[in-house]
Amino acid sequence: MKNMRKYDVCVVGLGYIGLPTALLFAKSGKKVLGYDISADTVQKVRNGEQGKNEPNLNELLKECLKNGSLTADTKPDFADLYIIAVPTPFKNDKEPDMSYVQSAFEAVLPYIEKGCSVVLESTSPVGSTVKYICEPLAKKGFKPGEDVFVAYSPERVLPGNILFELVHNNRIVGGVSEESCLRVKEYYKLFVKGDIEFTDANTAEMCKLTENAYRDVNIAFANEMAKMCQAAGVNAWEVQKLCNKHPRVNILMPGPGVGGHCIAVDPWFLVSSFPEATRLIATSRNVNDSMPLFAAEQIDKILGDTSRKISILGITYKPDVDDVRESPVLKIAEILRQKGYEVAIHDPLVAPGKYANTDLEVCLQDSDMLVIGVNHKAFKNLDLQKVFSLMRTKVIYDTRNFIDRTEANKAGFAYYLLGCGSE
Ligand code: SAJ
Repeated sequence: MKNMRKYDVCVVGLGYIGLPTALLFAKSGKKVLGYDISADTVQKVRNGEQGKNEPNLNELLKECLKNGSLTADTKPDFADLYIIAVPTPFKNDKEPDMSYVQSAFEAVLPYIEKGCSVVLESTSPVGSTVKYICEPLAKKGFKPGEDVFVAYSPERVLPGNILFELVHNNRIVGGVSEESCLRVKEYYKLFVKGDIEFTDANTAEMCKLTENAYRDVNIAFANEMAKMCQAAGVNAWEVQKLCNKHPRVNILMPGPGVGGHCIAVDPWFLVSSFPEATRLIATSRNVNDSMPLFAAEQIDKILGDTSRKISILGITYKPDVDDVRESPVLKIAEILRQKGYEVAIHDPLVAPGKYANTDLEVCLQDSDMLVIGVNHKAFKNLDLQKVFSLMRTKVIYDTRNFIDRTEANKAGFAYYLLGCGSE
């Protein structure tokens, strides 16, 4: 018998994962409710304005609003499947803040009936699905895994390529019962083209945290190598390139540090849960967190005069996204300002006004150093001659190995590279 619930899917949290997930369910023919406590977010979704810098997201949003497959609201409603995709930041003491998950589930609990499924997608410490989903369900008299189906299924998508990766990446479904895995897979199968692997909820939670910690540790290795190379007077980028010719070596890219709300945050969940067993993970976090100061000190050493003006191009946490959360480049700007430097910022992907973001010419005018903070594609056609004509002192400091040294020298610049011992 077909049930009479109002929606097929209710996605809780219309952020960078929730919205695209809701849209893919809507596109696959489901009737979807996107529920968010923020009236502003809901209004932006209704206006078709959310997610402008994520490829194809806005087009799909407009299509789903037009055909009525997606509704956005600040109230939940009855649905067959609930997907929880709310933030799990950390608190000041680096302990995970699960209050959004807790309150999101409390809000939908009154709508849950026998036969419904609930999936937690937010990155969470091991044991969270049981603690924050199954226990409240059991308190209400349900049998999680038997009459309400529950799973943890982490998102694994790369900001900047979310819609593609949501469809093509492999997915883990960590059910609290076999039936939970099977039910939840039926939904994801509607749009996921990658493999869907079954496991239990705790294992799935551990996988998500381990994946991001793995990347953080590997980036820390690259950053440590950059520090050594700089001290040794050799070029870390050359070392990285040549080492990676070895069939079993694959060193990641050094840089100004690790930002974003995932890799810069998630490893602390493991450190907080397993303090004795996470020395490498904790050290790696600290190595990556030390990079903004490392870069800022090098900049200060090169300029040696805090009355100078510094122009930073790119302020987001990585190229071609509009997200500045935990951005290491913002930290560099902050350290330099604290030292007394005038710091101007230009980032075409970030709203003007925020973080004193100016247009390119204003940013470069009478500047004493151009810092490449983020290697956005938009900077590919940077006209070095024009940059030269605007600046007062012709110095480049590149944190991403973005500008070709020979080109920079040809244009008359002194060129410095993070992780490279000499000019
Ligand atoms: N970075 C480097 N060197 C590198 C690669 C990255 O310094 O070689 C820096 C970037 O500049 C950025 C940070 O690391 O500041 C993180 O960027 P990222 O592209 O590595 O990852 P995120 O945070 O955008 O997305 C990660 C992904 N996790 C993994 O690759 C294991 C993504 O698949 C996850 O879904 C996402 O976290 C998440 O939501 O958890």
